[in-house]
Amino acid sequence: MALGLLVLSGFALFLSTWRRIVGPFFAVVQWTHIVGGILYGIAIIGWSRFFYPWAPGTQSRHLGPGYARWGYFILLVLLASGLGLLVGPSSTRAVATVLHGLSALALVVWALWHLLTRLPIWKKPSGEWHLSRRRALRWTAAAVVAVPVVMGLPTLMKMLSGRLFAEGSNDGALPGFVPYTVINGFPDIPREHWHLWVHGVPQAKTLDWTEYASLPRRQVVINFHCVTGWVVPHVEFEGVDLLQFLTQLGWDPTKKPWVTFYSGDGVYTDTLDIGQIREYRPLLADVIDHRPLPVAQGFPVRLLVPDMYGYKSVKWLVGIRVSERAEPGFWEQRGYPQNAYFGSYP
Ligand SMILES: Nc1nc2c(c(=O)[nH]1)N[C@H]1C(S)=C(S)[C@@H](COP(=O)(O)O)O[C@H]1N2
Ligand SMILES: [Mo]
Repeated sequence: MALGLLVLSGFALFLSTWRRIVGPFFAVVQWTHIVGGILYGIAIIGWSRFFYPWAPGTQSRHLGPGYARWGYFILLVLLASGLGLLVGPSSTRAVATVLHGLSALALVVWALWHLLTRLPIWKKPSGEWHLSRRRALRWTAAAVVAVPVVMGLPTLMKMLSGRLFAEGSNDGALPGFVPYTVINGFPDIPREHWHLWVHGVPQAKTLDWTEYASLPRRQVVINFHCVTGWVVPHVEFEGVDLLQFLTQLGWDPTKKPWVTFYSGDGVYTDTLDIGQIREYRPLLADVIDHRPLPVAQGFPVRLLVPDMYGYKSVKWLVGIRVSERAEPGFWEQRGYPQNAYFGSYP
């Protein structure tokens, strides 16, 4: 039961469709998941005999201890990575995010396997395989009911939350994100008025939305980390590959290895060199989780640098300059490292 809740709330935090639906409840779900996970961990470790019948050393009627050890092990990894995600430095969090997701997946697989092979659904306690007609019918009926219920759950939650809460908290950003800005408010640039200038390349030019939209596109799935500590796992961005785009305009990185990005807010900038661009393959992104970027998150186009902290990903992108020397970005002038790959900042 408790474990089911944890897995469900974990899904709600991880899957973009679910995240959007829990929208106004995001913080509640997050804290339920965290507090619940810790309590559950304590329960397992402290009172495993009472709360967790298949912990090592406990002889359950249906479950052998060797097999049980796996479940116990996975749960410990889940707990440890969850704690790492919560309190660790950002380098730990980057690793913990991946571990937490993988071990959650392992737990689901383990639990399903456990249900199928170990519980007295198909097997009698004596160990022999057994499936009476009545049991088979009952389980088929349960499956037939369960599938639409599980699939309909998000819609149901949406109906309920739509009634109780108005949309649009979090300044219109997707749940989990903190939409920073260094000016007063968010620039609201309609696509018809948006232009992207590119300077410093042989074929320097200014694109409008139509030209931009006709460029070849690519998708990336990343965990979005801010140096201040929040993470949104498993975010899908779509847009134009920066390296390919600049190469097409005749960029010669051996002569001009630096690229600086300018925001339409008039203040925010950031910079990358050719080594970073080759390694991280940044995107000029206009779609997040299959929708246009919200205004608060950089509409119509932002930069997205995978595996680097959020401050590298300039929002409301309007200009790109290629140059011989570095032009330190907004946060870099204020002490943050230029090379902001996960783990570079404590
Ligand atoms: N123009 C602009 N871009 C920006 C920022 C900003 O304040 N202004 N903040 C950066 C920081 S610190 C982070 S963590 C991310 C936040 O992205 P989000 O608004 O999608 O949450 O945007 C980055 N890009
Ligand atoms: Mo950030």
